[in-house]
Amino acid sequence: MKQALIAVDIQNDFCPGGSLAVADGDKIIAPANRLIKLFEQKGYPVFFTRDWHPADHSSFNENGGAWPPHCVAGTQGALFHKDLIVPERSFVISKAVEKNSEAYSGFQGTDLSVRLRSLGINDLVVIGLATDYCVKSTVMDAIQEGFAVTVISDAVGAVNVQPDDGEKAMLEMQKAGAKTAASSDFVI
Ligand code: VGL
Ligand code: ZN
Repeated sequence: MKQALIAVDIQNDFCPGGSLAVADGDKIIAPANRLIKLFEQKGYPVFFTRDWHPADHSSFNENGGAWPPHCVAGTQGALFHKDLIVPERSFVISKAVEKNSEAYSGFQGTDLSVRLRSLGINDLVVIGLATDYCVKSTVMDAIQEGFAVTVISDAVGAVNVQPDDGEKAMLEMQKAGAKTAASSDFVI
């Protein structure tokens, strides 16, 4: 099995103080960084997805969408959290970059799958924000695409529009075939 780490949308707007904040979203940064360093040391690829919307994106409330404006390309809110380690040789995948394209999944409308396959990757470790939207969609697509997937339970965080959305999302991912692990138990 050849592994890659996928860090989903660890951006300011999904962290406390951001426009679509996940409660305690920044608490995942320490375990995320531990895994990022581990993969980096092993020479295993690390991918960072980011929500990278135009200012008039269709998902924003003012355009009839479900969300407050967030992750507008090039703004502070769209930047990765300042404490997140983004190694020089990692890959950054921008998604939902056009007004009328929504993409919760890092695979949707991107070359993520092609890049992973060209590196011979068949096993993904997934961390990031938000458990109930972009993490879940990314994991579901990954399984659909034939990748083995492990979700790191203490390195993901949920928006929780309903209080148990995060827990439900974890169960859905497990039902679909994802494994879960704690970052402290994770060894490669
Ligand atoms: C996300 C809502 C809207 C996410 C992105 O990254 O989970 N959630 N856009
Ligand atoms: Zn978005």
